[in-house]
Amino acid sequence: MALRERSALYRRALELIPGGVNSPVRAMRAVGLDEPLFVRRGEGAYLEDVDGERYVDWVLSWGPLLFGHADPETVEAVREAALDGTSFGAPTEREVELAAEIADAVPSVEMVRLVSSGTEAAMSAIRLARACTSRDRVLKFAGCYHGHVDALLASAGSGFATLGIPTTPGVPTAVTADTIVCPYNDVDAVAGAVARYGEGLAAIVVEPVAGNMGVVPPEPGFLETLRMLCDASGALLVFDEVITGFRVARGGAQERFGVTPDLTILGKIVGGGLPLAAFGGRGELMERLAPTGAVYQAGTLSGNPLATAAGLSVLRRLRDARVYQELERRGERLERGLEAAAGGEAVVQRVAAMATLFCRSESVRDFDAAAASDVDRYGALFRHLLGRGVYVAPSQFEAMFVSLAHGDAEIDTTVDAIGDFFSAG
Ligand code: KE4
Repeated sequence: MALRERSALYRRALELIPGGVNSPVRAMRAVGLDEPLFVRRGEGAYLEDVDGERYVDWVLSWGPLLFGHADPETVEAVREAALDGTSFGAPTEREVELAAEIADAVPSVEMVRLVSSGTEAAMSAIRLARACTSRDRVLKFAGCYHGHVDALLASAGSGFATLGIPTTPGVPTAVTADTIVCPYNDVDAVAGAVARYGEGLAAIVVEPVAGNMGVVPPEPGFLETLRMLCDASGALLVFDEVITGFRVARGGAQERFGVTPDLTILGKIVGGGLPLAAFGGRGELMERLAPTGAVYQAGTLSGNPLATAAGLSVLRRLRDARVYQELERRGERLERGLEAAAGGEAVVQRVAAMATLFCRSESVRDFDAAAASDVDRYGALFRHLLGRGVYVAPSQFEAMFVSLAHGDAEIDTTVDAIGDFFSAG
């Protein structure tokens, strides 16, 4: 059998790039592939790999592409911008325009700083929160991911609301010693942690809809309780809306659920698929950043002209409310179809245009419940779907990202393929 292009590329990649990939989840090991897909191109809701196989793509680069791959308006905006130069390291009009779009859309944002990745935005937001409160401790939730920020690569120690221990070598224990980890949706654990550590608490950081343990919605009162506990303790509430921003509503989860954080982290959609992320909040907080304030934060490619062009091309179209009506309609169709296809063999959890099918029978409210899913069965489902021309996240602990490029045909093809998997037993 001819050595597939994918295999040849992977062999070369393994010699040059750790694991052959530039981000671990792309290795697709969690779903039992011995070599990952190598993508040649994308178009709308479809991905084509180097072997000419075509898939309905529910990963969509992990969320940025609300209008699908190679969206003509985004491509044209980037092409035009590139003709005038790709990077200046000096202020440009598009950065001001994009900041205005973000401030107009996101309730908590009066001022915003653009950066190049969600990790960078999260790292900077934590530094700012610590500076603004003159406190060091940060509280996060098990199963929430905020990029590979040292202080946030912490898992819970034994018991609830414990001081974090590093989840990876290379992070000094001293760095996570100030990180408290609580179970998601557990208001008692958070209240207990704030009672115990509140004096020194700089921030509570949360994915307002969890997307990194699979999709786990906030239970009624959870976000409101975090807001109240921050107000009571003087800590800042930080929403990591890298996934939910511009996805679950134009104003993100803070608009959808009516809880306004002090700082917001954005990424993915805000950059239209190019390397751009952001963090923002009230002016009094953001002006503590250099050069107006003493909190240092910087970036060579921050506000890059191509990325701001892509971001503006997307965000300007999100002012049309029909976008979110359509995303909701398609998300609902997908959810109904998945539930029917799974026939009680799996749990489907969705918020707007993000959904996860958990291979387990009970609903998921926190990471322990997510982790109890049958990941081997999910791997079998992934491989079955790949064979049927459907590419879902190569991990149980991620989301299906609905876009305006996913039409009823793509949804129904996916539902049929999933139905065949579960009916085969
Ligand atoms: P980046 O540094 O990868 O741009 O963003 C980190 C980040 C921060 N916050 C949230 C809520 C995120 O979901 C992410 C990154 N998301 C993962 C997938 N869920 C990116 C995929 C990958 O790591 O390759």
